[in-house]
Amino acid sequence: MGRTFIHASRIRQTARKRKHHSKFKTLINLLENNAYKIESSKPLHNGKLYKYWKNRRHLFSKIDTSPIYMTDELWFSVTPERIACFLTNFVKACMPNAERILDVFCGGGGNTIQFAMQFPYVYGVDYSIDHIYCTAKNAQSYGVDDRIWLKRGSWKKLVSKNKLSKVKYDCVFGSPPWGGPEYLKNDVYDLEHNLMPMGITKLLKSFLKLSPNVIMFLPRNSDLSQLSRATRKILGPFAKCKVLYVKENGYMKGIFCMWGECFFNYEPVSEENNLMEVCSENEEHSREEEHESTKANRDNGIDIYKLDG
Ligand code: MGP
Repeated sequence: MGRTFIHASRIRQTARKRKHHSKFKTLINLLENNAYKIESSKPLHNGKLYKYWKNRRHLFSKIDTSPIYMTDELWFSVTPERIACFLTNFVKACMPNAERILDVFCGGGGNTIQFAMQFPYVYGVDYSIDHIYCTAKNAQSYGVDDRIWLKRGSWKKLVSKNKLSKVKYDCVFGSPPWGGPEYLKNDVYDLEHNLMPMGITKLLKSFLKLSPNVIMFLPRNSDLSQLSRATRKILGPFAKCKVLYVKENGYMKGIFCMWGECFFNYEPVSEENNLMEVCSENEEHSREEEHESTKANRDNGIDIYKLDG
């Protein structure tokens, strides 16, 4: 992998070798101080993060038994383990021969680690060296660091400078920053203006440069018409995006948006994998109405499903 990616099992050695570079100096400090290690039994001081701390065992099931590392930002942005595990199983079922997965905003490694449970080469990118460090440490705790390669960098720059195009990825996944817990302040989340580091159209375009199979984890209140417009603008008037609404313990957590033939050819409707065709939670909302709204979205190139975990 040359100098492009750091192997997760060798971050200490790599940091020492390249210690003259400022980002590696920071990495050495983080490693030496065992920074961001969570004491699972100690509630966080930051009251805003308390609800995420209460939910900590859903984020990383090993949090009581193995060292887990998280920054403040990771508390609210890491994908809960069962959701990440579901996604990995889904991708594996759709692409049984896939080998290389890129996780564009790898954060604390919630998705990267689950991908590495099933795929031999998983690449994680993040703008923050602290997050890269957390992903590597958490991957070590899950015993999958030997399958993970990491890179720190701004997504905009990495894409514009073609820094990632040497590897042929079977699938590109990303759970981009949504702007923090305030993402719900408006009824509808504006995917062109609120998503970081760029709006949905540019982000999708940048992912598709690297693979025809793309998945994003986006807010549950995302504006589906923007999703539809972005899909058609980039992929043509008949292109489709598949949307899975994801629930955990009865609470809606977000949506998985998928582009690529392989995700459409796979139609899991059995209870076994917890994926069901969309149906309303509100019984007063008639099935017919719902059928109409689903149909309208299908006509816009959006296929909707509900995952109730
Ligand atoms: P949430 O909606 O903030 O919490 O995050 P919750 O527990 O559903 O709160 P409630 O107030 O709705 O009851 C739910 C999940 O969304 C998190 O676990 C993350 O997986 C994801 N998530 C939330 N935020 C704010 C972000 C974000 O900024 N970026 C990314 N990538 N994911 C996020």
